[in-house]
Amino acid sequence: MTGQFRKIAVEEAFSIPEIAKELQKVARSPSDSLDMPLVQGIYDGDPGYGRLGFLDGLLDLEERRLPDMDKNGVDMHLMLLTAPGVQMFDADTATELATVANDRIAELISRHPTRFAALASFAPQSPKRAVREMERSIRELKLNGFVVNSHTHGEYLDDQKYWPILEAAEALDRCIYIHPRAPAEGPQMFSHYGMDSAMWSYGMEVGSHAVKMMASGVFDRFPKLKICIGHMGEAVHFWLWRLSFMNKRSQGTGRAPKTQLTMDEYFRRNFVITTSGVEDPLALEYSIKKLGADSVLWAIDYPYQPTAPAVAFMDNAPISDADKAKIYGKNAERIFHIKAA
Ligand code: 1WB
Ligand code: MN
Repeated sequence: MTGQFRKIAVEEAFSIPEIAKELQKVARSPSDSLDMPLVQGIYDGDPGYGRLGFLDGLLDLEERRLPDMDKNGVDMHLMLLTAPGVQMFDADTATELATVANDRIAELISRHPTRFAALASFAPQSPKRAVREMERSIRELKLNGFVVNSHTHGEYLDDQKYWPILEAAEALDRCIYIHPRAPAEGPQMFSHYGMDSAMWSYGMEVGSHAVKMMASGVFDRFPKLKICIGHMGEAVHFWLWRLSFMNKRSQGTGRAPKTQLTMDEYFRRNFVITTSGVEDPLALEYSIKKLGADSVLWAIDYPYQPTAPAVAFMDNAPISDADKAKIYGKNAERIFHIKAA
């Protein structure tokens, strides 16, 4: 540990050359997916994203990353396969590449066990094989949880075909991090002024994913399932009062299934949030007051966001040292089963 608080950043992105190559093929195929500007930009050299040089930062696991962590006093990156992960591929390609990514990241952890932990990828396209990979990645590779880059071919985790995945995560006692990609629907609305990007559509996508899961009643079936969402909870907890009110109305008119708990209660019981990419002290204060300091985790969103301001944001946050210790690292140890330092 390098400072007063152990700093575990929990939404730190990587890729591997095999997946970058496959995404370059996606970039060169005709598609009306709203992910195309990003995929073309990062994986096929479009100046929009390519200029920012994200690919180098994503593929680099140690050479630039470790010095960046050291310089800023960051103890650990919880690594996750960057969006869209394997979720734009066919089922066989996706299943194979998730396995390769998990093996690769487990190997990195074995070389730097105090500096890295990781969320396992799997291919929702093939739920049965996904469950096997989930079990392997926790039991054999000792990874720390799971990442799903939101929708898969326009389908969301409330869909019954994905229930085996939710069941496995609950049984393995590992959190699923729902990370953004561009929305499957509503592309017209989002196709202007870069609104398809992390600026706006990503939060809408994951926020809607979370609301869809809560309204579907899926947490009655999997009451111990934990979901993590980034970018200061994608603002979902700002809406809890209205979500609960309106969902009750929808239940009354038969537009939504009856559920055991309110939306507010599901969010508090089944979700944790991270600060990734939102360095706003007021939003942090609201999150702690609304959800409690046990439900907020710190993240940088490397390499998409710079490390130094993310550290300065937390260092300067007007909160107690006890809360800071939780948000900087202790909650990550608990939620992602990371050994205490
Ligand atoms: C950006 C941010 C791009 C994220 C991403 O591509 C992801 C961006 C997958 O800042 O342009 C992210 O994870 O927040
Ligand atoms: Mn991210």
